[in-house]
Amino acid sequence: MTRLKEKDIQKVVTRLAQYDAELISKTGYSLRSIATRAADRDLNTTLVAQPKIAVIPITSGQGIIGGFSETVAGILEYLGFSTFITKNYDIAGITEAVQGGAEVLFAADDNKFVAINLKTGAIADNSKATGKGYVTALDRMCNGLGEKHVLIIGAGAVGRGASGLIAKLGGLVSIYDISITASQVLVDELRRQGYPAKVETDLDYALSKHRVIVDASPAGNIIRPEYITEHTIIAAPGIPLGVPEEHRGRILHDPLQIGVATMCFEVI
Ligand code: 2YJ
Repeated sequence: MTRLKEKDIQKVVTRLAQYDAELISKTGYSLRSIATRAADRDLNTTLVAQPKIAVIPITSGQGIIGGFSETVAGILEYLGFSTFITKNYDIAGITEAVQGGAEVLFAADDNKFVAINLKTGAIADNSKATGKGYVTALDRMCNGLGEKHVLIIGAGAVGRGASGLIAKLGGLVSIYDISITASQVLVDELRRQGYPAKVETDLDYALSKHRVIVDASPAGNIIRPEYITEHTIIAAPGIPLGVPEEHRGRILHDPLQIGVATMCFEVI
């Protein structure tokens, strides 16, 4: 799983309005609207929900990422939620959050990033939420994923979250992963649910055949520029992309915004 770096997120908060405007121009929908749809929630319900949210910095593993908690809190504030970052870390932070009246907690270590609603017990996982949020946006960028051939690169948690929703929206899913077994497991799971799905074993061949791509792999720059044409639409959660400026309008790529927003609406 990719660990975010301070430089990946340092400008996120100050540029949220600009980010949202770009998202609207790409998809026709705002961050709030995409995240509410991805979380299968009613927009009006999310407009009146006012839970107090706490973000807890976590020191385990590789420790605190400079600006991480601030960025998560900034995105939640932008969406209209009253949010505070605990001064204490880890368990002391959880204690402080609960004593401070938080109803929803956000916290991440190196392997897992979750939102937990203390009242309802609802839990959102960042990888799954990110997969769903990106697919919801991708669906709008393609004028509907129905009958579209979609290549998912990476059969990890984000790829899994993405594949289920693409299939549900009528997209025809192909999976490429460096582990053919991982691709096969996911394809079998989709087929068991009655969806058509297939394994791709040659990434170059798969890229040459697909115009709609979800890059859910932890490796950067996996899609070589020669495969990006004026017809290609790419959703690339959190992955560094060396994509020429002229193609950016059809590429969706952010380090945290869609995932955090979707997690929030999943638990409220
Ligand atoms: O609290 C902190 O500052 C750190 N413990 C944050 C760690 C953030 N975690 C990651 O970047 C992991 N790769 C997990 C992210 C899940 C992405 N789906």
